[in-house]
Amino acid sequence: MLSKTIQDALNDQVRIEAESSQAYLAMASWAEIQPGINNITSFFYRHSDEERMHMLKIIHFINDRGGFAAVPALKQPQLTFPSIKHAFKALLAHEIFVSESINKLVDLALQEKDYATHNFLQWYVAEQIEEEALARTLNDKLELIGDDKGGLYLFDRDVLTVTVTNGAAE
Ligand code: OFO
Repeated sequence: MLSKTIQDALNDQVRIEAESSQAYLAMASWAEIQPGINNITSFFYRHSDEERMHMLKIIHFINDRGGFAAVPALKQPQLTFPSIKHAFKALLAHEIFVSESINKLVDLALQEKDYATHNFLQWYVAEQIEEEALARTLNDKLELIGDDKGGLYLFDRDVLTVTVTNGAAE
């Protein structure tokens, strides 16, 4: 059985995962109307779907453990970006924020001696390591490319192959 403290904290993480999904959905929609970056667009759509899976996983966990997952209201994400580089920078910053939030949850689970939740959260800890690393790699590549259009063409060609297949939908 979940304590009220843990339930509230997990529900807050449901909101954060949902807002992550919305943030990347907004990036995808913005990217979709930019010319010639179809794979970058797919990357953002896919990332948005993954975040939704992360949210659902927590919802099921809360409910399976005798709590109640309350579907939250969401704030509107950033809709447009000055450049593709800016969008990927925002993605990295967001992933770092999510990692911090997961770390706080892990801390809380230990304080509350909720070892089942602690164990459940390890999947998210590993996931955040992968996602942060991926976001850093992509930002580094964009840094190298600078303003070179040919480089961006190649980045778009390769972006889906560097995506970590992490079994998020399992
Ligand atoms: Fe939910 O995995 Fe990143 O944010």
